[in-house]
Amino acid sequence: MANPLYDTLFGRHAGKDTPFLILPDGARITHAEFLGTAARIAGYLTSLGLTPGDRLAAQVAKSPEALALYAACVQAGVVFLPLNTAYTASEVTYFIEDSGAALVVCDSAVAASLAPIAEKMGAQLATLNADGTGGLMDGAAGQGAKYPTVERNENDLAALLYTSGTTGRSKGAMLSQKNLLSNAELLAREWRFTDADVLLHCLPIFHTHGLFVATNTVLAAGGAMIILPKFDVDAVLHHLPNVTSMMGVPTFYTRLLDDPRFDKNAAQHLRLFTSGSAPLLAETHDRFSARTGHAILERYGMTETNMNTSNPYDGDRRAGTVGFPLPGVELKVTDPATGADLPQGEVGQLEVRGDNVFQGYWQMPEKTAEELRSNGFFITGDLGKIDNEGYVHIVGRGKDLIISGGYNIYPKEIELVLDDQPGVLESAVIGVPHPDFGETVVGVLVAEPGQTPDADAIMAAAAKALARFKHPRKLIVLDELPRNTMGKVQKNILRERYGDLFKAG
Ligand code: MLC
Ligand code: AMP
Repeated sequence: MANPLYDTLFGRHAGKDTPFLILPDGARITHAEFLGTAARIAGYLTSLGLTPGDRLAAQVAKSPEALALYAACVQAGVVFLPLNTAYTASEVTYFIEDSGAALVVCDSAVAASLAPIAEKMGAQLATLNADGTGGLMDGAAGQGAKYPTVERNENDLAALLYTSGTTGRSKGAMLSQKNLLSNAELLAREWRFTDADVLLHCLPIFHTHGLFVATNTVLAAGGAMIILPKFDVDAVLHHLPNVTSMMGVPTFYTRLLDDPRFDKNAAQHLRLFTSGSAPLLAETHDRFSARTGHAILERYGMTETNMNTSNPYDGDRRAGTVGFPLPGVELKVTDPATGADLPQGEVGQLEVRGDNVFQGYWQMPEKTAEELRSNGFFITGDLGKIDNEGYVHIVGRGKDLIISGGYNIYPKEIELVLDDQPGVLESAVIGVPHPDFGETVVGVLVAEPGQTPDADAIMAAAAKALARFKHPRKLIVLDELPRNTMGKVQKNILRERYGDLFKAG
């Protein structure tokens, strides 16, 4: 195939007049119409001088045009780099600089703040607004509805997704055509997606879950999806009767369960609910089954690997587990200190190998070598075990990571900002349980001797530097941080001490 990822996910549906995207108001965009828009955008990218392998950074709202931009990048061999719309200009600056993006696509509202950065980096800038207006689509309008798909092979880069690191410096996960295509076809098979499916898509499309697990899987099956701008209980309840499946993070499901209108009747039209990106509490799984008769299918994945494991479509979807390694994915539990395989049932670090595992971190060979072994196994940083029936359990994280409403938050990134504030000697950022987001961020500060940190000023500085979802929900000032004999901050003691801060009820 000339371009395996494009040909299989997109080109295969050429001429299809069946819907691919259904908007909240019921408007439909067929596969054929979608491919025409993507081809025009691909033509415009080429007219701007973008060539295969160039990176395109897109900080744009979820829209049919945003999805067509992704398809255009695949068709033109351009590496798609989606960015969280909540990122501040300073966060986006890093991604533009680190990736060497040739083109930045953003909302008109932020164009003024990003233009100087793009110019400094020698990148062009085009606008794309939530309603599909902007310079990108103006430029695409002048292009033909057919575009000569660029030759690509399975090992060519298709996407670059940044995932922060425990050091605070985000790493660009290099995802090849094979990484994405192998997982999309696998999930479509494992989860029984067909061209008769309509997925309710409420996830953002700048992360793996919404862009690859949801969109690529629907495309691999040739189905359709109702795309909501974001998760909203009322909108979900309105559209449930018209869909066959839904994918979400645990917060989606706890919010639905908090609404008495969400009952067996509301869920009766769907054949599948999947959950991932964060732990689904067994209690939530059980409540969901009792309320709707559906057993949520929990799966486990990462930006670096797409999906690694899944509970069975047919079989016992066991609460509190992430199911079995997917076909073609090898998963093992090893000793974090030595890397030696651990006996079945013992808790260790999870390592995975397969076509789904990324190519490494962009321009970070050392970091890549630390996490991607020469034998192809990727050290996930997650702690888990395999039980005597083969189910994988995730029991914790070896990495300093908070997951809030499905978003990854790396404490180091926030600690660097807090430590920089006047009156702050040092800080420790921890995640504590939160009834809605699963976990939320708490900042623990130690004041400079004789000084009192100004909490408002600190929060204002955090707001300037960091996306809203990363902001500490509470700041606590201590005389000193608990440390072990090695001098390492004992965050477990802090998590213990402040674990009840947001307890429900
Ligand atoms: C929004 N806010 C959050 C937040 N989302 N704060 C912390 N954590 C979050 N996840 C902010 C809002 O900006 C708002 O700030 C305030 O919190 C209250 O917002 P809300 O209205 O309650 O949030 P909402 O907009 O409804 O969003 C919550 C959510 C959203 C759960 C719907 O976070 C979401 O769609 N999460 C999905 C993330 C995702 O796609 N993860 C996949 C990663 S890929 P203010 O100032 O306005 O009050 C991956 C691999 C894999 O992990 O396995 O899939
Ligand atoms: P990301 O880097 O955004 O792709 O997040 C990946 C991380 O999310 C994984 O390393 C896990 O820590 C976590 N994760 C994803 N799915 C699950 C799940 N089903 N249960 C627990 N944690 C999960």
